[in-house]
Amino acid sequence: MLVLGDQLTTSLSALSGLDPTRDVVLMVEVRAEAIYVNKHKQKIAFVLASMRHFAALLRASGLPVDYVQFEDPANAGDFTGEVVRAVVRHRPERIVVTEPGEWRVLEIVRSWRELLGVEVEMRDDNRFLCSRERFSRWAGTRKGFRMEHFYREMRRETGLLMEGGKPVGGRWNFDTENRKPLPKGAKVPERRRFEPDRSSRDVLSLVERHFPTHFGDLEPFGWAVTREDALEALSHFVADCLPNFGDYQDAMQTGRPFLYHAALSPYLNIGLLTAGEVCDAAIEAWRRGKAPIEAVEGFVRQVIGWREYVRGLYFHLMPSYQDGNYLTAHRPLPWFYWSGETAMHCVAETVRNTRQYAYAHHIQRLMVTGNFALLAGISPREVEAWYLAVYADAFEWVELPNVHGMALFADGGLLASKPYAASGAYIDRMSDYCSSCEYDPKVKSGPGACPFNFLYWNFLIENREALGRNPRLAMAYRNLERMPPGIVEAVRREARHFLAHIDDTPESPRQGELF
Ligand code: FAD
Ligand code: DLZ
Ligand code: SF4
Repeated sequence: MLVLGDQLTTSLSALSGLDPTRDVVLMVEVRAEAIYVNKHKQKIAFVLASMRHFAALLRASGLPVDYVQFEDPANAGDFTGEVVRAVVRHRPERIVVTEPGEWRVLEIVRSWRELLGVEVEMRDDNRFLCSRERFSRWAGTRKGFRMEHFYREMRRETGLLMEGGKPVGGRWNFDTENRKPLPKGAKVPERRRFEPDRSSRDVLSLVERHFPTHFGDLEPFGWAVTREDALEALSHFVADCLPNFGDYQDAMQTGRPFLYHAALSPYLNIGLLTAGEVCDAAIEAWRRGKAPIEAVEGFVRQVIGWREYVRGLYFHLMPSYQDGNYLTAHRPLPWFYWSGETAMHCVAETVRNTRQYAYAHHIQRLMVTGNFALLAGISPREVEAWYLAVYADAFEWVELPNVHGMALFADGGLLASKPYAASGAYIDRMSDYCSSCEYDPKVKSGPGACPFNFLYWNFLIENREALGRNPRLAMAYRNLERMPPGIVEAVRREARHFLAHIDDTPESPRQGELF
């Protein structure tokens, strides 16, 4: 039985029916999984430390685990090389594995039967509430894949927040109540962080030795790497953050990347927590009167709605999904996505949070770095590689639809009915960023103009053919028509100039000279 680094769940399908007198669990630490994109140091440490603790848990429950360490001199460095070595060691009749979450790895596993002459049994990933087959049945007959329709089916099927076949509170969705900026002086809770133990310290120094040039700060490292600690992180979220989660879900604040968000996605995505149990914990808080329905419904929607939906969509549409480039965006990723050195305070702050924690919350990812990449016409492939590299929760099944579909509209609207394009006014309304920025969100063009403003109008102009007939953009295009020609010309000129000099910073080395 092969267990991958994001499959650390004792009830995993690959582990079911395991006979400890005959079977062996194989886990392998391999370099290839850290370097196929420039993975954040904390992400590498998070996965390896969690793998080591999970192996110890399996061993303690009496299961035989063959664990290949990163620094084993014979380590082949990738999944196939390690499976070849394990086949020589164990001479198995078959290899059992739960389907990998990335298409890239799925293809690797598919190649093993022919390569090794050993039967490979790939089992469904039972940690998702909606199987791939169930999603395809839902998606099969549709032209557009709207999350809200999918979400209602999931609510009905799971019975979560349902009473007598109807949604509790009389509504499916309380999103309209969930878009408030953070009030001045709001007390944001300190986040619970977890001190690395001896085993995790070994991993931290391993990462420092082998990946010194990778993106991101390695320390302070505060992620939970055991199920026990992940459960504690869940309790902390439910008690201290969930009551305000709904209200301030879209808010952004300098120095406060987590606000009231769960910060549970890394644990969910590697299997330390399950979708069912985090929803149950939130719903229990609502039943006990500790959290309002607006917050709890909002949270459950993210988990059984968005999370299951993007995973279903990924497997339904891959491998061709990643090839789309609906808005023909080809600009290289600016260097400041890595360095954070830009005068745009919102971008600098989001990159700083990302570098420090391997985390930024949804609106930072969507409306700051995602929105900028959309407006500036950055190549989807380059943006996707960045997102896949820099976040602790990034695995392609969840990263790709969110970046390619939601943030960049590169799929032409399969996932979102319109691009999430916004000018500086949105960022100003939802954050305190603009007050410490050298640009002014109220100025469209000329001295001090916020780049999000002229890039926004330039984006609409440049993509008129692709987007001009989108009914959800009708108002934006009407506003554009009303704009005096002089301003339109100034906006275009400014955008052209800005984009031509986007990487003109003293510190803009290119790839190869990383960090
Ligand atoms: P919360 O805001 O507290 O939400 C609770 C949970 O809901 C999350 O833990 C997550 O499991 C789930 N969730 C919420 N929104 C989404 C969503 N859009 N898609 C899937 N699950 C969701 N999420 C990842 O897990 N990995 C990624 O690589 C990733 N890349 C993203 C890239 C972009 C451009 C965007 C816009 C979103 C991305 N997301 C990704 C979705 C979302 O931003 C993160 O799940 C969320 O920020 C994780 O932080 P949290 O646990 O505090 O989430
Ligand atoms: C992310 C990651 C890293 C950095 N290292 C390993 C590893 O050494 N061994 C392993 O089994 N998995 C690792 N992973 C997680 C894999 O990238 C993940 O399992 C695949 O992308 C499939 O989703
Ligand atoms: Fe970002 Fe513009 Fe606000 Fe500066 S003024 S923080 S660039 S939105």
